Parts: sequence; structure tokens; C-alpha cells
Amino acid sequence: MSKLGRIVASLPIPHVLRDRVDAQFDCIAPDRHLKTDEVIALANQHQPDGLLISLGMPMRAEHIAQLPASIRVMATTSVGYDHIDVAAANARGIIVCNTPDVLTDATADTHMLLLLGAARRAKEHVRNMDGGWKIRNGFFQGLGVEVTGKTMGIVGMGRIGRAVADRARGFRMPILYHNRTRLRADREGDARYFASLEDMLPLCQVLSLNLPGGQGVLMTAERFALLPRGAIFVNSARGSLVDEGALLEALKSGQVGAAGLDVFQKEPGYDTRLNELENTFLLPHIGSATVETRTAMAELALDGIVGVLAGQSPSNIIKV
Ligand code: 8YV
Repeated sequence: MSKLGRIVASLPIPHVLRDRVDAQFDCIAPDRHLKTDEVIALANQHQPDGLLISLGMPMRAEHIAQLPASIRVMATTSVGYDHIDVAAANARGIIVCNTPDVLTDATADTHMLLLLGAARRAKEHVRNMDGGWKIRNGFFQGLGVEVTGKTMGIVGMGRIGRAVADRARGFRMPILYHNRTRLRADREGDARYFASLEDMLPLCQVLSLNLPGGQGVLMTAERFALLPRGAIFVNSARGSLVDEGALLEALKSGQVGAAGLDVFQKEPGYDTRLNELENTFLLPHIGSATVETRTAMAELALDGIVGVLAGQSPSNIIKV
């Protein structure tokens, strides 16, 4: 098979994908993750047909303006595309692809890990074990709160939100949700729709963020105050959706009883005051980080580039 064109990647290509990539493209790939400016420089040097990029390297309008005219497609190894100005790319004739579906289960699994870790005080118990289990907890010490049976409110009932709901049903958790639009009955199932987030918040013993980023701050001090006291807050979506100062205050006061967070305003180098609190369980944005899922994400991003360069219309083109 003849090669479809040249691509520049901003991230190393794993061994498992190397043969495929080499068969399909003339690929310029680095041995470390590149920054936006480095990718732009490499693209101008090699004049590729496509770019393979990842989260953590913004492609705003000012960056897109610096890309060579040779580029016809850009694929990100993420479902989220809040780091890309898709309209600006499209205006320059660049089609943008992402990786929907393939990371849904891994991210929903991580979401439950965050919930359980926060609710059951995993951080302090792991610390106790790391220290050789010198502290014997008394019968009424080190107690978390039960997850089973608590009411979960989900903001964002897309693929990942629905996968979280499926898992939460296994914990016999009644599901409430807020979404731009109400789901079809077969997708909604027993979940209860709230057109107004403000109306839903007071009922959420667990609040779960599962919506895309790029739409400003959703969780403000006012909205945290609407939760029932002691609610558990879980975010595996985007840190930009949360006023972290307000969350810190709510965690300190006990208004939010515990938080499980995989995403932060600043990544890496997050606000470590969040970790100084006992009632948080934090992970470094590993929602999709399984061998199976990350491989599938890279494959899907590459499939998008292949499809566009072959003159087709792959299903993972982002339409804005
Ligand atoms: C990242 C994510 O892609 O897909 C997304 O939008 O946030 C994650 O799956 C992943 O962490 C690689 O940076």
C-alpha cells in the first residue's frame, strides 16, 4: 500500500503502533511530548499533510495561523478538544478529529475510583499503610461515608456521564442529571432529568461532573453552597469547570464533605493546597490511562487522519 502522506506527531509513537504508522505515513515523531511552538516549527520544517497532537498542547487561533498550508487534518489523542480552536482550524481548511467512545469505560471506571477514594478516605489509609501501618484505627476512627444508595447528580449525560450512571446503578444509587437536552427515554432509563442545575444541586449527595470543558466555570461558590452539606464532589471532566478557590473553601468548611478529582485548573503543577486537605482524593489526570484505551485512542486518532487523507469522512471528525 502506498503511503497516504506525511504526518508530524507531537508525541512518541508506541512500538505497538509503529508498523502501522510506518506503513501508512511518512511520520516525523519525537521521543518526548512536544510543546505547541515545537510542533509548529517541526510542521513548518517538514510541510506535513497531517498533525497528530495531544491534550496539554494548545492549538489556539494564533497557533493555527502559524501552521503551514500543507496541513489538511489534525487529530488529537483525546475526546476533549477544548485545547483546539476547531473553527479557526476549519477556516484554514484543516479538518479536526478526536477520539470519542473508546475512552468511555476507562474514564467512567476512574470516576468510580475517585468517588470511592474520596468517600472512604483512601488517602489517609494509604498513607497509614505507606508508613508501615503503625496506627490501629479504633472502631469509630477512620470512617468514611457509604457510597451505596446515595443519590448521584450527574452534570453532562453524554457517553461518559451515562457510563458513570450505569456503574452507579450497580451501587444502587438513584440518578439525577442535568444536561443541555433531555435524553431519549431509552437512554434516560430511571434517571431523573433537571432542566435547571440549581434545582438539582440540593438533592445531590454525590455531584458528578461529566461534561466537556471549554464552557467556563460551572461550579462556583454559590453552586457549591446549594449542595446538601457534606456532599461528595467528583470531577473527571475538566478542571476549568471548577472555581478551585471556592472548592477549597467548601472542603474546609465541610460544605463539600470530600472531593475526588482527576482534573485541575493547572495541569501539571496543580494547586497543592487541595492535597493538604484530608478530605480529598486526587489523581494526575489518568482517566483514560489504560494500555487498552490509550492504544485505542491513538489508533482512532490515526484512523481519522487516514480517512481524511484518503478523501473519506471519518466518523470522528469534530463538527462545530
Ligand atoms: C486525555 C482526556 O486525552 O480525552 C480526553 O479529553 O482528558 C484524556 O483522556 C489523556 O489524559 C491524554 O492526555
